[in-house]
Amino acid sequence: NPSRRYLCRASATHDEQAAAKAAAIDADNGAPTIFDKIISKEIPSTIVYEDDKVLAFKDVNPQAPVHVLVIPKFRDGLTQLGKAEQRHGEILGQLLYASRIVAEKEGILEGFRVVINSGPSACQSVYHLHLHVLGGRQMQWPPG
Ligand code: TR5
Repeated sequence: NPSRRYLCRASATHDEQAAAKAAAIDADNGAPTIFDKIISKEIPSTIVYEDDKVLAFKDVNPQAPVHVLVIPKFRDGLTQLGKAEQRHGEILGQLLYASRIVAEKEGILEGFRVVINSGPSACQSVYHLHLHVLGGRQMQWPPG
């Protein structure tokens, strides 16, 4: 979706952002995503951590020296954090703890950031819940 690229670019104008938001609104349609093929290993990825519930792999377009995605192997309705229900509490905790394991493995325990983009306004582009683990450089605050 090309207009979504405008939405999530820091330089996008207000009009570009509004148009892109409208175009992105039905992106969470429950269809399989690219992450299914990464989980099945049909598409190769650089795996940093894996257990029976969680997979962590390097982001193909890194925004920091360390940029790892942590995902549930079974999406189970978690296309985005905004769709989480009480029953997802256990996997959500496992994902957060796995992000700490990733930070340790990658040598960034001293300082790292965990980001979840939920929905179009937050620039989510893949509708399979994922945590971004970012580090290896000085982060800025607030994020864009
Ligand atoms: O924008 P959100 O928060 O949804 O984050 C999606 C992330 O998935 C982005 O940071 C992308 O760079 C990342 N991504 C997208 C693909 C991909 C990937 N990371 C690793 N491998 C990938 N493959 C093979 N294909 C992608 N389309």
